[in-house]
Amino acid sequence: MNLSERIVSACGKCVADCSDQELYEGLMALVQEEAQKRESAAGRKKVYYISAEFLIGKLLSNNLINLGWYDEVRKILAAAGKDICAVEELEPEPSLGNGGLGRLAACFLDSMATLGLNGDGIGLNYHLGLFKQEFEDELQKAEPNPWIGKKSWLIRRDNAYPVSFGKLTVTAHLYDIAVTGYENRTNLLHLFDLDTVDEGIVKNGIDFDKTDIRKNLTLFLYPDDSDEDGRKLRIYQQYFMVSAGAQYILDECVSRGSSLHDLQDYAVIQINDTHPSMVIPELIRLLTERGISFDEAVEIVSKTCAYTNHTILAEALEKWPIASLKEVVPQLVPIIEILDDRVRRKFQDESVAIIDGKDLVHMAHMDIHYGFSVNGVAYLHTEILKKSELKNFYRLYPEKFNNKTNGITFRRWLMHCNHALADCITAVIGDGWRKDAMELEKLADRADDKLLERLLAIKQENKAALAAYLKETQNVEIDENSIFDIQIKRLHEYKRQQMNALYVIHKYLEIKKGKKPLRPITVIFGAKAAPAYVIAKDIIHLILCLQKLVNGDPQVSPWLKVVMVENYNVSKAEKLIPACDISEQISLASKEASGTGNMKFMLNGAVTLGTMDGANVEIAELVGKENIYIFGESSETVISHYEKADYVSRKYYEKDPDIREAVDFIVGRELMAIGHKENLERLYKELLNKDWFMTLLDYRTYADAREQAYKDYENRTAWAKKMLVNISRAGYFSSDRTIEEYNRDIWKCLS
Ligand code: 26V
Repeated sequence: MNLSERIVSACGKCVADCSDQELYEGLMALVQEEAQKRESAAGRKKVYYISAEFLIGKLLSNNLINLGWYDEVRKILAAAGKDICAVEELEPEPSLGNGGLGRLAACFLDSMATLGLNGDGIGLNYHLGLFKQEFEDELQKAEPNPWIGKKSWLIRRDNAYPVSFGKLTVTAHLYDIAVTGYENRTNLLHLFDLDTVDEGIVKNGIDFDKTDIRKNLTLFLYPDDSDEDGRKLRIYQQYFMVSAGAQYILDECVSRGSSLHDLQDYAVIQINDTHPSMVIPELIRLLTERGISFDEAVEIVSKTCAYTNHTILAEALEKWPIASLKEVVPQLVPIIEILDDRVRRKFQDESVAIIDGKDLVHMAHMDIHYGFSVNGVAYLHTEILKKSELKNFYRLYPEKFNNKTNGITFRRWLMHCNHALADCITAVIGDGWRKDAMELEKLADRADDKLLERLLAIKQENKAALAAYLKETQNVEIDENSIFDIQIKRLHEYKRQQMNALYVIHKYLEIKKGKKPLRPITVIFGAKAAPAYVIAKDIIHLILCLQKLVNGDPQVSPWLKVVMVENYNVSKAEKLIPACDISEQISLASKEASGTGNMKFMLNGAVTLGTMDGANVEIAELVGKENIYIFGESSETVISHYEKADYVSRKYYEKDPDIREAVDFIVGRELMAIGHKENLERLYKELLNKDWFMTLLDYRTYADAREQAYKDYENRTAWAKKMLVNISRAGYFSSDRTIEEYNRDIWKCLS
């Protein structure tokens, strides 16, 4: 059967007679059937990438691209009067991640399958993804975000594993999602679930009874852990994942010939941040249950597990009270105590202990002592881990530390989201870049006027498409000839959306005073705030108030627009990134471990405005200083301010009249008339009296760099050259490169 016949057979009728929903379900079934044919096992050793989050996004188009079917399917549908985009829109997005960490895991799965690596993902099947964000009264409202319909990508398997929480034992059931590689094999994402979960217990937005484990265990992806019950539920979730995962791994290795004494020859377990760290004591427990001595079990596990650190923020490094672990996973506590005891005897250094003086279990410490590799996710981040955050560990185990700069899959973040640019690149340098991203460098030699004009034209088309989408979905009108300046990422003070907002205020005031910009500017934000993160929600409130004020002011709005995109998620990112002119990557230096949005924007021809933080440092090195706008204090200076505790935001407020004017505006008449006094005043005071992430420190150089970028934008040819350099140098950030490095240095699997 040819593809057209297979589609008809999968849908049960001819394409023209199908509704878009029927087409979606038929295509999904067909993809699943084909993916299964491409499942394969190669080599003895297998990677198990274990992660509490896999932010996979919609799967249909991506799978069609990877199977090499996309264009043909699009044509077959079009010939029957159907639009593949309309079919894509129907797919519910599985938001099984909070942000970069989860999206990275999804990109890695794509690259492992593409490179033909024997490697599966292990995680949880959350019934409700990250909350759906709605705006009401200029405030964020959180609503449940279901994604599992009658037909979904999940394949239920027969595997079932008992998982015990003290007296309560539950059964973990396995679901798989096929992960197709680009013109290669299929791997699997294993997601564990509980049959008794009850979506009916959710009420008032996203509230639910946090104590009823049988009903809530895999109900929600955790957006925060601000209250005690929530924190305990996270421990339940994490143990459920690692216990079922570890049982799955051991069974599979045995079935492939392992005696378990040689587990490290069959399995390597990559621990994605500390959420799966309990896999270490759990594996030790399971191995001893299967007849291996405790000492040998520790040795085997230490050769099998590797840990990736994704943040240096102290509040994000997990530390569980031993009392909570005793309650939830009593069987692990004696094991953790022995592991801690051994560390204490060996090193006699309180700072590297697993259980601290306050009876908190430092999950990262356990990973470092009892794993064989520790990696950071960008050059600067790994250096900071070695030199400051984890320096006492680096001294003990220098050989364990290594850097793996993050990457993104070009299948989703160029081939799928920006067809026009992908086709243009192929027309100029051929198809090789799709498998070897470094070939994008060939573009640099082809920077003739025709190519530069084409790049500008594609950007223009993408901006027009985004403008139409925003008009349709949020009823805001933006000028497609304006500069699209975009900041999309989780809302966090260290990412400094508030600094961007201060600049918007400054521009608003300038325009009010009669100073018009060279060209209209559209400032676009997209961000969810953890529902318990008060200041983050205040920042969203400020942005929404600014949106109302600026866009509603007839004197200003022809020159400046503010758009806060509702419910920012992977699908929205796919629409926003190809349309971006200026990519805002403005975290306080040292705080953003890597960032991956920065890479997606660059690949799509946006120019970065950013600090020397995370992977921005590597972007700057690759594109050169004429093709990026860098501002702000260095990570060394910032770290020294923290050490000396000598940063005083008020000093900057008093010194710089622009800063003073913008900060005061937050509680001025105009915004107070739109927003809530409580939120605006709290944010104002925070900036003035604390400003923990040093917004005002960098504001001046930020505003200056931004002005320079806007000025340079006017020389369209020079700007197009910057775009081209960014695209041509993005090859390094392919997750295929990252995964090759993980495999070369850590996993050592055959492909
Ligand atoms: C977690 C939490 C938990 C509660 C309190 C506040 C807070 C703040 C940050 C986090 C981040 C956890 C780890 C994480 O998502 N890291 C991100 O990992 C990406 C992939 O490596 C990387 O690109 C981002 O820079 C890094 O923030």
